[in-house]
Amino acid sequence: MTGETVHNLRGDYSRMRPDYTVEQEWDGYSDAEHDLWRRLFARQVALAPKYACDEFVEILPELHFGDGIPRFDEVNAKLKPATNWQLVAVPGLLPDITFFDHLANRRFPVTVWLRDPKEFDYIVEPDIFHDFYGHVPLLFQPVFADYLQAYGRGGLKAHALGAIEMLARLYWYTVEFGLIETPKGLRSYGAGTLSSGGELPYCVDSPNPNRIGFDLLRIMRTRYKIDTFQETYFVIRDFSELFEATAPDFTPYYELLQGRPPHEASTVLPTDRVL
Ligand code: HBI
Ligand code: FE
Repeated sequence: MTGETVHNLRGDYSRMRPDYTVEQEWDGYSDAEHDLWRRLFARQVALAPKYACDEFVEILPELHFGDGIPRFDEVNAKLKPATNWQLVAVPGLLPDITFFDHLANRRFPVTVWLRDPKEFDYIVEPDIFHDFYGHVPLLFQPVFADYLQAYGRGGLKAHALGAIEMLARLYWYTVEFGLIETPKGLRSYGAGTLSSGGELPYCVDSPNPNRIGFDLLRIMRTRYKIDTFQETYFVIRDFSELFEATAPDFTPYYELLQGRPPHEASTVLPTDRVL
């Protein structure tokens, strides 16, 4: 997205600071909103042991997300000593550069508003349930936390090189919809699936989607769907694979990929490690 369109998005952008942060104003959430949060939480937490990675499942009880909409300051007090990340409250989607700048400085932007009850099963834009429940637990995993900061730094570079589209695919297929191989089978570590009642079981169990071994350049060439379940998921062996594959400077990769057409979301290539 571009900075010019941001004010048309859902959320109150009228009282933000120059870095797009706002106050959470926790006292402003209604009982009905806390209740909706608890129902969203109850559905997802029941799915987690079977479908979420161990790192997610193990940290959840320590975060007390089930009591109602969490307070940013309480979670920040736990997150700071764990991985030195902090949550910042934001009105909603941010311009790419602003988003990357927060990540590069170990600040994770979390949307303050909660979806409407009609959106219980599906929401287009990230709300506080997606951002908090989906993203925050993995910020406690040290290697993943370092990966996300490196992603933010890479984003600032990609912006200068006109390569945001390629880098955004990496975020999508890892941070939002990534799968990880574990001794117990495939598990999700992606916030898009972890926070979705329908897609979390689907991404692990359904025979329909492709599941392909992580391949950085392949991912940066692959389109994605934003309004249906994913047609392809990419699978990492562990978080170190993710961190190490993305450590080099991407400039030569962008040059290599710039002249090539993208792959469709459903494509399987002869070179893919299909799981
Ligand atoms: N803003 N709040 C918020 N959350 C996101 O996930 C987000 C964003 N702005 C831009 C963005 N994502 C993506 O375009 C980048 O990951 C490429
Ligand atoms: Fe997200």
